[in-house]
Amino acid sequence: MNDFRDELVFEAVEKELMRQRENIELIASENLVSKQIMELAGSVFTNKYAEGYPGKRYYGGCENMDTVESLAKERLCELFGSEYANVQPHSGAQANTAVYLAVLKNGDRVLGMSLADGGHLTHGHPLNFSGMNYEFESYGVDRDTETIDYEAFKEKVLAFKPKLIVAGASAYSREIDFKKMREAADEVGAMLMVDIAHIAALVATGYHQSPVPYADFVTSTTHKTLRGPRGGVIMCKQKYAAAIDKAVFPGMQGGPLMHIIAAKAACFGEALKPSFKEYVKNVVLNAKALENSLKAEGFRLVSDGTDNHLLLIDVNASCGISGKKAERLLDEIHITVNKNAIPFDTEKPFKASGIRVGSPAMTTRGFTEEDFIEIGKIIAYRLKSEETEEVKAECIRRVKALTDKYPLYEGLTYL
Ligand code: DSN
Repeated sequence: MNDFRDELVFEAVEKELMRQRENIELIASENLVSKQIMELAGSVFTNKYAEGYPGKRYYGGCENMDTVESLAKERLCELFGSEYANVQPHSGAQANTAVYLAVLKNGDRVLGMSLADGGHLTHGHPLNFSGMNYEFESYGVDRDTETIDYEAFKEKVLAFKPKLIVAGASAYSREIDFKKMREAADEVGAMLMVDIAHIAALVATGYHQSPVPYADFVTSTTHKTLRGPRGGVIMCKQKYAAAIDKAVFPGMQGGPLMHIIAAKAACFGEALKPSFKEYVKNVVLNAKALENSLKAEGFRLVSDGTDNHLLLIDVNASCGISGKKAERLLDEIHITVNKNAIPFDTEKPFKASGIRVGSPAMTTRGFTEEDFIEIGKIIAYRLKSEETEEVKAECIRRVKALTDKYPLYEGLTYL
C-alpha cells in the first residue's frame, strides 16, 4: 500500500488548523465538530460502496453500513419527531433537489423565498437548477420591518397557486411561522417543504418553532448549528418515504458517503444529549449579546436584531463601507465573516451592503456572552476607525486575548 505522505496537502491542512485556532469564526453556517465526528468522517467507511438502503444494497459486505445508516435514520427521527428520514443526501442542495425530483415535474409552480431577502440559491434562483427547471415565484420581506409579512405571503400563494411552497432561509434572523405558511398552503392545496439548514439545532431543542408537524418535507444540512459532518438530510411524512428514497437513489445520487453517514449518526447522538440543549441555549444568548453590543456601538441591524443564531449588519448604513470591505477589514484582524446582501440592497451581491455574523462556532469553542460583547466592540472599533496599523494591531491583540482563553483541538497536528 502507498505509504507516501503528501506533505504539500498536509501543510495546507496544518495551516488551516492554525487559522481556525487563531480566528474568531463568525460565519453563521459554520461550526467546529467534535473529535469523534472528525475521526468518523476520516474512517475506513470511506472505502465502501453501499448503493441502496439498509437491507437492500447492490453490493456485498454492507452489514456495518446498514448498522450506522439505520442508527442515523432512527436518531434523526427521534431528534425531530419525524415519521421518516433519508440521511444519504451529500449536501443541503442535494436534499432540496431530491424533494423537487420526488414531487415536481419540470415547469411546475413553486413559491420560495428570494435569495436577496435571505432565501437560498436552491429556492428558485434563476441561475440555479431550481429556477431553471421549475416555474418559481418568490416572496420576501416587508420593506419597513425587514421581516416576512404573512398577509402578503398568503396573497402571493392565493394568486400564484403553487404546487409546492419552499420555506426556510440562509440569512434571516427572525423566527419563521411555519404554521401560518401551512395554513396558506392549505388554501390552495400546496405541499410545504421547509429547509431548516440554518436553524436545525434550534428546532431540535425547542428554541425555534418546529416545522415537522406542518411540513410535508423538512430538509437540512448537518454541519451548521447541528454541528455534524458536511452533508444533507430529508425528513418527511411516511406517505412520501418511498418517493424520497427513489429520488435520492437512484434518482439523483449513486453511492452514499458512508463515512459521512457514520459521522451523521454520531452527530445526531450528540444532539440528543441534554448538553446539546445547553449549547443551543448559549448560541441564542450569545447572538443576543452580540446584537446588544453592536446596537450600543450604533450599528443598524437588519430587522433590528435576532431571534436565532445570526445577525445581518448593515455596514453601509452604519459605517459607510461595503460588505466586501468590512469582510476584508475583519479578516485582517482574524475575525471571519461573510459579506451579505441586505433586503432591498442597492449594491451588487459581490460587494453587498451587509455582513452576516453568527454565534454557533464560537459558542462551541466556549465563548460566553461577555466574550460576544467584546467581539461587538472589536468589530465596531475596526470598522469605525481609520485604517491604520495601530488600530489593526490593537484589534489583533484583543482577538488573541479571546482565542487564547479557549484552546481548539488541543494536541492535534497534521505534520
Ligand atoms: N452556504 C450556506 C450558507 O452560508 O448559509 C448556504 O448554503
